[in-house]
Amino acid sequence: MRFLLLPICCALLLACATQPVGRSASSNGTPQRAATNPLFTDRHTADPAPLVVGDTLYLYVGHDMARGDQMFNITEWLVYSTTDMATWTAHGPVMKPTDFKWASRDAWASEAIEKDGKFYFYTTVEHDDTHPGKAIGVAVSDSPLGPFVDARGSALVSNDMTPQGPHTWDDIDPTVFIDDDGSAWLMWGNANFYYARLKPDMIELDGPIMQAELPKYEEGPWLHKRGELYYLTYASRDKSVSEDELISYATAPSVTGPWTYRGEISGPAQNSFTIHPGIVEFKGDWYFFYHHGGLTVGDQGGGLGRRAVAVEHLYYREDGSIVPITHTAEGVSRPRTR
Ligand code: FUB
Repeated sequence: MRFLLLPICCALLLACATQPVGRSASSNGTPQRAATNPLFTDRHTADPAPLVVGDTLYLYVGHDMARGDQMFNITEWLVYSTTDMATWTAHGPVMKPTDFKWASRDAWASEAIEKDGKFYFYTTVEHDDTHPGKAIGVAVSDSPLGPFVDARGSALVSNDMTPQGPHTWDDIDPTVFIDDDGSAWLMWGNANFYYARLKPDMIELDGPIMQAELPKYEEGPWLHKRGELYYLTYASRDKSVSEDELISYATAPSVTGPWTYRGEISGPAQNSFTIHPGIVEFKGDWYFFYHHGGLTVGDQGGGLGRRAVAVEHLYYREDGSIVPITHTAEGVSRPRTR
């Protein structure tokens, strides 16, 4: 009997590790076409970072675990996948901060990219006392599903590399981009917006850390290209008006600028002063991912440290500008209007 039970238990465990999730799927375990917001309702998730590989969209998120008035307690990064923007599969954790031996905590915002069949995961963590402050690590995997392992054994960017920063958490929120000429770029920053070229190995900076000025820049940069235009989307804030972040963007004719401010594309998140953009083209359509603080899971209400990722259609006008986005409960289950 024991020999019969063992394979059955193993099969059940495997099925649980990769079960489809989503509003309707979580209630009966059957994947259904239901892409309403927020996307995942069985746990709190933040800082969505989409990556398209072939016919699949992978979404990396931080797992928000704050309790009570804790600001953030983000213990691991999770990945989800979809092939149709309607049915999502949870694949569980891809990494945790302490998988970087030099880091102590805080699975803050991340982004992954593919190069030459390998997947590089750039992410924010708290460095240990040898380089106090937030830092950016890079990890690598043969699969977008991970697991990811530290690619360097040290931080790619640590707080002491940006002494001009106004505080110890200015080195957060990496966005990574490979240009048409093959050059790779890392951009990041809180309060200050930093960027640097990456070496072809993707795990070393190639030259100095540079800085650009962007109106009301706060954090969460996301770089993408459409046609000939480079888009830099970011969380912006004008504290004389509100503590809440909005999403603004700038465009440029090259990856290094000069950046022209193009305005705001999203208002603040419900019940969370942070909002964080992730933009991607998937199967010919464009999507805007973000998070808000409106989801209750069990006895844990939503809020600053208990966020929930969501997605909306994104549309461009003929002049390349982005049509301002409204946050909806229907999300991309609404038909596209353009
Ligand atoms: O999730 C922790 C931090 O909150 C991120 O790094 C910021 O972008 C903000 O979303």
